[in-house]
Amino acid sequence: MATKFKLCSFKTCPWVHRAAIVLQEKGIEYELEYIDRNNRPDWFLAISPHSKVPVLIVDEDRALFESNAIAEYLDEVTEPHLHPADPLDRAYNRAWNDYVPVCSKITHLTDAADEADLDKRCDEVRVIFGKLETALEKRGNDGPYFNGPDFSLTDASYAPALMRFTFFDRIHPLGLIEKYPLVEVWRNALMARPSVSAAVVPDFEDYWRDILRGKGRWAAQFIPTAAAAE
Ligand SMILES: N[C@@H](CCC(=O)N[C@@H](CS)C(=O)NCC(=O)O)C(=O)O
Repeated sequence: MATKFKLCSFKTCPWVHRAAIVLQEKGIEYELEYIDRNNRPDWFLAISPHSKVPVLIVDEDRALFESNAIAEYLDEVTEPHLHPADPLDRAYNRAWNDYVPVCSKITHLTDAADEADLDKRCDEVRVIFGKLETALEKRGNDGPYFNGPDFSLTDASYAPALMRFTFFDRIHPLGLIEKYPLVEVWRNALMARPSVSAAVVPDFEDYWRDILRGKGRWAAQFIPTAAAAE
């Protein structure tokens, strides 16, 4: 019997997004269970050691947490394998996957308190993009993905943050990613990848904007009103 997968999720979570991209890339059927962030059910708290999403429930029995562990597990048990076949390449990709948590600095641009705070946060993003640009320069091919023409777990790992950066850049152009041409091309390829958009709710950009507006963040002022958008 086929393995059953259920992914416990918040709608905007970039770490859930990472796991869902892997499920989508592999064409695995899965159920999504949205957890109420403000009222997490007991059954969820019992299986999520840090009370966080994502949690992947396998065959209604075992629960896996941490997006990287979930991605690695899915890649081991299902094809096509997204990690490179060569052990050294695979370890190199894992090393870059270990850097992904720093991407919270990208997704949290939305938390900027004011323009000065945003500038400071953008400096941190420049450091990240600079490192990624150097990694892409060393790739030795034209991409467009992290390793080249083949989509990998490393692409699934960075796509969520690069998508959210793009959403922010669309409401308040930062002139930042343009300074890192290889990162920009990579970002564009990830944004165009069907698995990346299929792994979030429909009209996700609108949803992302609604959340930003709802939280009353400073950056919400840049969201165009319906009239301005026409
Ligand atoms: N390192 C974890 C991070 C997961 C994480 O931080 N998830 C957030 C949602 S995006 C969460 O559940 N936070 C719990 C909270 O807000 O209390 C992973 O990669 O899965």
